[in-house]
Amino acid sequence: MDRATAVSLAEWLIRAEVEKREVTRITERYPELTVEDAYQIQEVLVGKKLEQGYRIVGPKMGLTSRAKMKQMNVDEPIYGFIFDYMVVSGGEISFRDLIHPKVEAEIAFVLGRDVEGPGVTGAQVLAATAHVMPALEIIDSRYERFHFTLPDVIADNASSSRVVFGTTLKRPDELELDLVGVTLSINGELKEMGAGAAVLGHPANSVAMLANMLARKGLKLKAGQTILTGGITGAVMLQPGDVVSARLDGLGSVGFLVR
Ligand code: OOG
Ligand code: MG
Repeated sequence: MDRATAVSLAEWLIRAEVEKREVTRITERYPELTVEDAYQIQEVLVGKKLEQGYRIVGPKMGLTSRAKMKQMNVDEPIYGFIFDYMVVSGGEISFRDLIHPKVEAEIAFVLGRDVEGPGVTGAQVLAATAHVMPALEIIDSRYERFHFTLPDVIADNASSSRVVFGTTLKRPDELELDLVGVTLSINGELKEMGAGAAVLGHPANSVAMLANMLARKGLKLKAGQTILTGGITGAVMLQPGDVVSARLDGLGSVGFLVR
C-alpha cells in the first residue's frame, strides 16, 4: 500500500473517532488489504496522535483469548496503542463521547525494565514486571456494527478507546496470574466470567508475544509502560446508566459508571 493511501485511511479513522460516528470497514473498499498494510495504517494513525501531543501509555494486546476470537470472528492476536487521553479518571465515561462501546476485563502489566524481542518468554516478562493490576478496557470499533476483519481492526488501533485501571497493585510473584478468577458484572448482574489462563495460557505470555511482534518492527517494550494483555472473556455492550464492575481474585475490583 502506498504511503498516501495509508495516510488518508489513518486520517479517516481518526476523524471517525473524533466525530464519534461509525464508518464502512476498509476492506469493503480495499479487499486486498494485508496485515502488513494494516499495521502501516496503524503506524501512521499512532504517529498523528503523537504529533497532536498525546502520549503513549503502552501498547496493548487484543484477541488473545478464545472467547474474544470467537466473539469477533478473528483468530489471531493483534496489538494497538493506548494513549493518555484514553485513561479514565473519576470513574465515569460519557456515552456521548463514544460510538458503540463495549467493556472487557483484563490484567495489566507495568514494566520495571525494558523487554526486547525476539525470543522473549513469559518467565522473562514476569522477571521484568514491576507490578500487575486489574483493568477494564472500553473498546469502540470505528466500524459499522462493530464488524471487521483482521486487517480492519489492526488499522483501527485494535478498537482502543478508553481504559479504567484498578488501584490494587501486586508484584507478579504474589499471584498465580493464570489462576486469577475474574467476574464482570453490569448493574449487579453477572455478565461474564473467566480466569487469567484464558489469555494465551497465562497473561505474561501475551506480553511476551507482544514484545516478539514489536521486535519485527524494531520496537521494544519500555520500563514504565502499562500493557493490557487482552480481554479474558467476551466483551459486553454498554448503555448509558450502566454501572460496570469487575472483580479479580487477589487483585481487587475495578469499576466505572457510564454517564
Ligand atoms: C478488538 C480489540 C480486542 C481485546 O482485549 O481482545 C481487544 C475488538 O474486539 O474490537 O482489545
Ligand atoms: Mg482489550
